[in-house]
Formats: sequence, structure tokens, C-alpha cells
Amino acid sequence: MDLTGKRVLVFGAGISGIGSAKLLEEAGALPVIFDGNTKLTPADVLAKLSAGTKAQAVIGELDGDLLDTIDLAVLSPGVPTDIPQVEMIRKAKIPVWGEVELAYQCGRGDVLAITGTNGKTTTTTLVGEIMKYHMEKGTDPRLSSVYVVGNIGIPYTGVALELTEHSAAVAEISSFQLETIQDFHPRVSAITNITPDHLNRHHTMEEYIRVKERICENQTAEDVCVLNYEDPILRSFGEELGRRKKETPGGRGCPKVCFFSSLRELEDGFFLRNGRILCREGGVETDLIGTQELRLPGLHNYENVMTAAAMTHAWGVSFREIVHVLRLFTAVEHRIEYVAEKNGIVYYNDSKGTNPDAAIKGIQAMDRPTVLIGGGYDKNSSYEEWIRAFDGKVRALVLVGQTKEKIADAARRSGFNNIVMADTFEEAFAQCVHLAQPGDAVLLSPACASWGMFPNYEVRGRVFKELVRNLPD
Ligand code: UMA
Repeated sequence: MDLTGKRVLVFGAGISGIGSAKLLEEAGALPVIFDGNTKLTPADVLAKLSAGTKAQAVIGELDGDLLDTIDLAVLSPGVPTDIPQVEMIRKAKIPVWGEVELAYQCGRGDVLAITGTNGKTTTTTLVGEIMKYHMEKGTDPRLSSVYVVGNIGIPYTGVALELTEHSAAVAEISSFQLETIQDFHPRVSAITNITPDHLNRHHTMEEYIRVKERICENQTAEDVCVLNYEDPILRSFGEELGRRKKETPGGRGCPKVCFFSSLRELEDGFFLRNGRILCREGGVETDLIGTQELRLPGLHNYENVMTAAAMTHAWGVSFREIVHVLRLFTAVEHRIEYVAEKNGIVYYNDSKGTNPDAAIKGIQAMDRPTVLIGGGYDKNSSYEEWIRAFDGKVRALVLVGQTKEKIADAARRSGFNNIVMADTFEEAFAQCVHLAQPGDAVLLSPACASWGMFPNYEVRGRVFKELVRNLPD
């Protein structure tokens, strides 16, 4: 779609909405930013755009007359696609794109896209580092710039117009973002794993899976989709892609599949053997690296490493370069991040543990008695499996936020009773300091989103780290 002169409704005035509005103006369109939050004013919103902007801002109610003037709507990821305002937009026959689709339509070059319930951020960061290292070598005419974008916190629209034929956009893509793609077509895609999350938004697990699998709906036989063989949903999806490819060779939605496994050797793909990561393709085996040489602990991280290696290898980076970056790469902020040791107690920030499955990885990584902070925004998750994963390691569970009663009930039902309730995050932290003994860990790995108490998990993690740093030595 030629955007010149088009009036485009940008739904949401967060970082995606502002990125979209700036991009649209540069592309010659007229953005009209709409946000339902009545605490905002049009002036606040417009102040985030460039001086002299011609954009408009509408706050509170979306009215039908405004829609009569609109050619396209761009939704921010946090806007559910089934709310009345979006239904009004669709009824008015206005095309709806997500922010990712807008960026894709305006960008050029290759996209390497990563989705999955957990491991997205680490994998995206690692893929970005490998691609940057490859670019800096300066020997590949296909690559002159690399951008890491998307759900990781950097709006894709913010870089779209800088992309050239020789760019790579490494994009972390959430299920929210996949709901509103249309032509988005990664050269290499990956789904790390799928376990229940965001069920309040997607309503059913089936719908959540369907949305995640959309990441490869525009890929063809020249493209590659990396999938986790040990995830039953993804294994059968990979097999389904193989069948589709036989039925419609060269068709859309039929990329080549590359599996990885942390539990068994594969005929073709990436796998672990005796503490080493290997790749086998066309009968040829390559030994990449020993897991002890990695600075990332835990089986889930080996899976992230295999995903990143498989993606960049599929794009055309040599194993030698991939392994060089793997040796140097360290953990991502907020993901089982060591903060400090104070009075013999070690503090870990796993604020990115925003769902039970991610939080299971957090508690599994602890090798000492742990005082655990849990609770936050209610995403309709169930917590029993997380509590079972405590495995005798949790000295006390300190609960805070909207889900605290629900988690406490689940814990008691599972026979875990050492629960402390807190009214504020600061109080929860103080309780942990009081309960932990020298030799223990205090772990923030809440199994819930931060919303309701914090704007996002990054702020929650930074507040936690600040509280730790303020403790006397
Ligand atoms: N809004 C409405 N009506 C609604 C919902 C929201 O008007 O029904 C408005 C809000 O008032 C607010 C704006 O929309 O002003 C916020 O938009 P947004 O929620 O899409 O937030 P952004 O700041 O644009 O950030 C989004 C992603 N947020 C969400 O998906 C909720 C960020 O992911 C992402 O980093 C960013 O775009 C850049 O791509 C965050 C996230 O929590 C980290 N993601 C979830 C996760 O990882 O689990 C999916």
C-alpha cells in the first residue's frame, strides 16, 4: 500500500504507537493517534513526536465520524483485537495492520524472527550478536547493517526506514504482534517452545498456538523455520509443515524445518551429546561447543543457544563465527540475573519470569535454599506445576499483587504452606531479607506479569536491583 497522503489511525500511544506515527509521517502519511487512556492528553502524546508534526491525537472515545476519514489502522501489540473499538474499525472496512506489519511493509532486507513462550529475549539477543559479529567481519556483501527489534523493547517501526537490501532485522515477535500480521515474511523463523501464557488475551490454548504458528505462514521452501523437537506441539507442527511441503511444493507456509533437541540425537538438526552441542545435516556431523564453555547456565539456555546457532547457520553464518560469539555471550538482564551478595545471601533478578513456565526455569537454576517472590498481574495461569518445581528448595514464598490469593490457594492445595503475604513490592522485599539466612538465595521470579504494580517487567527488575543495592553490606 502506498502510504503517501493516507490518513492512518494509530491505536495506542505507547512506544509502538509513537514509533508507528513517526514512521508514517516520514512515509508521507498523516497519523491520527488514538489512545483510550483518559489520563493522557493530546498534547502529551504529540510532544513525543518530532517538532512541527502534523499528526493528530484523540484520547478517550473513538467516534464513528473519525473512522469515515481513515484509510488504514495500525494496532499496538497491547490492544486486543476483539475489543469493541477494533470491531468498529473492522466494520468500517478499514484494513487493520499491527505495528510489526507496518514496519515490515516499509522495510527491506532479511528478517530473522523469533517467537515462543520463553527464551525469546535471550535467543533474539544472541542471534543479534552473531549477525553483528558476522557483519563486522566485513566479508559478506549481503550484510551491511543489523538491527535487533520488536517485543524486546525496541519498536520495529523505529528502524524500518533505515533498513536496506543488505540489512538484517532480528525481531523478537510476541503472540500479540503475530495476531495482526499480513505479509510479514521472515527469511528464518523460530518458535522456541509453547506453554500456556496470555490466555486472558487469546482465550484458549488452541488459539494461542495458532497465533504463534503464524510466524511462518508466509515462508516458502527457500526459508527456514527452527523448531523445538522436545515440545510436543512444535514437533507435530514441524511434521505438519513437512507434509504440507510435499502436497504443495513451493507453496506459502511451507518452509524447510530445522529441529533442535536437548534430550536426544536427531538425524538432522542440532542436539546435545555428552555435554556438547552438535549439528548433523545431510549425514555430516559438526561438533560446535561444550556446554561448559558457555556462560549461560541451564538446559533451557542450551536450547536458546541451539535455536540461535540453527537460525544464523540457516542464514549463512559459518560455525566458526557462531562459536566465537557463543563463547563470549553472557546472560540477559532480568533473566536469572545475579545481582549481589549481601550478608551471605545471594540475590537473583528473574523479573522476566512472567509466567509459570519461565518461573520454573528460574527456581530450577537455584542450587541453595531460596526465598522466592511471586505474584503480579492475573493472566489466567495455573500455578500448581510451578509450585511442584519448588522441589524442597523454597524456604518461603512471599506473595504480592493481584494473583497472591490465587497462588496461595494453589500452594496450599499442593502441600506448600510456608507463605507470607505482602501488600507492596517493597514490603515483599523486606520480608525476604528478614526470612533469608546466610547461604540462601532470594529470587524474584514471580510467574506473573508486572502490570498493575509496574509498567513492565524491566521496571520491576530494576526496582528489585535498586532495593538489593541499598541493603547494607
Ligand atoms: N491501549 C489502549 N486500549 C487498549 C490497550 C492499550 O488505548 O485496549 C493503549 C494504552 O493506554 C497505552 C498503549 O495502548 O497508552 C500501550 O500500547 P502497548 O500495550 O502495545 O505498549 P507499547 O509501549 O507500545 O509496548 C509494546 C509491547 N507491549 C505489549 O505487548 C503489552 C512491548 O512488549 C514491546 O516491547 C513494545 O511494544 C515494542 O515492540 C512488552 C510486553 O510485555 C515488553 N510484551 C508481552 C510479553 O513479553 O509477555 C507480550
